[in-house]
Amino acid sequence: MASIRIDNYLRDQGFFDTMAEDVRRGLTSTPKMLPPKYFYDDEGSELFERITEVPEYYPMREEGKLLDAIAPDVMRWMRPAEIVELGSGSSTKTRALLDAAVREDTLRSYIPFDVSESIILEAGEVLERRYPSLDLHGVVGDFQRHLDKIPEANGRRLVLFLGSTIGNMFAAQRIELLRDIRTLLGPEDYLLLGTDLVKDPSIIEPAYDDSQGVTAAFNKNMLRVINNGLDGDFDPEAFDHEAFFNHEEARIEMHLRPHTRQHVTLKKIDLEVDVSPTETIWTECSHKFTRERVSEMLEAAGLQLQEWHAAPGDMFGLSLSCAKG
Ligand code: AVJ
Repeated sequence: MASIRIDNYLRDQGFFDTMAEDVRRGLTSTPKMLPPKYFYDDEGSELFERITEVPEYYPMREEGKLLDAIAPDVMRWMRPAEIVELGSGSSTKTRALLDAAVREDTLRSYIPFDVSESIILEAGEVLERRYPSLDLHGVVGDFQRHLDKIPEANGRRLVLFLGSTIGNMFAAQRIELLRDIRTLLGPEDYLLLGTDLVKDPSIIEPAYDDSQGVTAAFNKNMLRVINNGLDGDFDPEAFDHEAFFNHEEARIEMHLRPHTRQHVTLKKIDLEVDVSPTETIWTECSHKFTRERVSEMLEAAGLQLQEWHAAPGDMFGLSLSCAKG
């Protein structure tokens, strides 16, 4: 039985250097902000998996149902030889696509790409057993820096970018990333992109502030990640989790607000910061889209929308696109 092979590009000095730079810039700016990629150490990736199980967090469930519904048809006409998944996490939802593609007998390899090695290894154990004939090749990296490490395509490629992870970026970064993704696509290849859709805030807000406090723990965990990386002394429990829908920008924002003034030292980068209860550290935005917005964003990156699938009630959207000639 083939076992998963993993290339890790985050083990080097590079990761420390990027974190040092991101955190220095983020904590000395107004408002203070930290990039959401620092949620996902091993613990954070586990917490995110737990978020997907709380009743209020609808995006994963809606996307999963939609994938189950479209996978057989899409795989029947597309017949990909290779599936690359950016931000693959546990690869749970992906199984619907892998099952359908394996049934068509065209799929040879699956390339999960994630920031967490442990989550790829865990996913790998399940995938090895379920798909003994597939070549499994994991890449541990940051998709804003390491897309060029993805091995050359071997036959028709389908790139997956699910979970509305693209919503965690600002408009300019989204276009930049989609342009990079476009370079991964040959003339016969496709991108399947998952995007959460604009809907009533009474549905969206609880998804980012669940009653069990899993999202709050996930948010505060970022301060632990920063402490570990930069030898810092953030007290995560001195902060409150805040999440609200920003109508103007059509996004959820997550913040951390201290209950009392915090003086924080990050030894490895020789940085001291004060955080007052009248301000927050902004840790995430999760943009919500419409079909038109998705189509425009794809166009701006040289991609063309081919198929649009929305869950009932426009709860979630999946778009299939390809590179424009
Ligand atoms: C699925 C990673 C995009 O924005 O919904 C979940 C992460 N943040 N709860 C999202 C997240 C808070 C998330 N992504």
